[in-house]
Amino acid sequence: MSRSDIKSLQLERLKRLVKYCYDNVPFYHKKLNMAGVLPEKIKTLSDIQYIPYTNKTDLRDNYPFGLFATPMKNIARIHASSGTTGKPTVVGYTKNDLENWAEMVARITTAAGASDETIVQIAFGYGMFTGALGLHYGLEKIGATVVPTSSGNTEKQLMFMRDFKTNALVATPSYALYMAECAKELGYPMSDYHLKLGILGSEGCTPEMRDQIEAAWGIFVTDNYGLSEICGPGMSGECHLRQGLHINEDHFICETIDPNTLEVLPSGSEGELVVTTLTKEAIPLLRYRTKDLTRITEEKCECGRTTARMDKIKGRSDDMLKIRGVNVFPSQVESALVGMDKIGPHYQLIVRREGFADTLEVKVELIDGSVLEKYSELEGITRSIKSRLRTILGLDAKVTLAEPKSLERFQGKAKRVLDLRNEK
Ligand code: DLL
Repeated sequence: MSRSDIKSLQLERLKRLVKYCYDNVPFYHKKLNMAGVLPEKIKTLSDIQYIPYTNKTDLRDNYPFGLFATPMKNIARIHASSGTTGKPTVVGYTKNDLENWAEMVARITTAAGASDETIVQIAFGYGMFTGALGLHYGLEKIGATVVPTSSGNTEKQLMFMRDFKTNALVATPSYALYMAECAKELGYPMSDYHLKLGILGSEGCTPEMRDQIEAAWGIFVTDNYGLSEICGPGMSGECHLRQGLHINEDHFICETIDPNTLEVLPSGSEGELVVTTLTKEAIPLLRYRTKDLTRITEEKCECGRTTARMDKIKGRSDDMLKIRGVNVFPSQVESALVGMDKIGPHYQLIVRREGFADTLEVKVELIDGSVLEKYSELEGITRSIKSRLRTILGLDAKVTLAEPKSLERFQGKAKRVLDLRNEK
């Protein structure tokens, strides 16, 4: 579609959506009334700016089904967020929503290089998490052979991978990395594995980390983004050119805003991603604040697709660490560390408050444990990591070199930051 055709489709769907929310979700009826935005007020796409934002707390406050726009008899599936604190956010799908979702995932996985020749192992946890079932149905739709192993039980996963000649893997980047490590330990030659494609996502992965995963498996990796509130995976993903994640714009309007002033930013500026679902029937959301930081461009991709693309997520506005006044995103540390000589791609950040000052400790694993006995080499590695961190972050960090395989490994989303500042 041309950009103008996409925009007119979005406008037509936005008008319908606002009326649908106003008529069917008491929460939105009240909210739109209070903001003085009756459905008739939406005449152009930029009129979206009059609609108030929706936050995660709105979903929590209306737990479990308060934001659903349709009676339970029309709800075909329920998922919930993977959040560890507070009530989970619960989302529902009508049959149509499930059909659209599978279509969106089918598009994105096709753009990544999957096809009916693909034998794909899904190593996301099956269950309330949207990742596994979302990719499952999208990949089935394109005729791929789906192997629903779920996450965990890594040795068995690897056996299936060898025996089934699995050629694509769906997982979080951290689990893909851990699986490669286990594969090496098991001792089968890597030529026993036939993986070619990694459809990874659900957490951040810098290009540096991606290089490590690609090298460990000998595969090509694409990044995939989404969040349960919006549908799960399938919202956006990279094509084979990896110049940003293509957004399924016939189903979503994406904006970026300044998270402090809440002002809408011009296309191409980095800010918090705000998403409006255009076609969801079960739980439509108006201007949902994702807290994820990115940039959107409307330039046509060289692959020929005309959809807008978003940058890889830089971090979450609530993930940003403020250390002695300096803003630090874990992704910056990952970019700085991963790929450096003699250290592995596993790391942990520990933030403490000592007296009145915050300190950052960066723990990294050595590739070769015997270095721990060579004082001068150890000193040299520590010094070069410190100086790299200082250049990139503008901050002095304590660097601790750890034994190989001593840091925690993850089967789902990695948790690499330990913020101890509020602990007694
Ligand atoms: O993680 C949905 C998903 C599953 C996406 C599988 C892609 C693949 P939630 O568990 O609700 O949903 O977590 C959503 O995870 O707001 C981001 O902060 C983060 N996230 C998801 N994908 C990426 C990504 C799924 N590609 C939250 N890069 C989001 C960076 C990501 N962060």
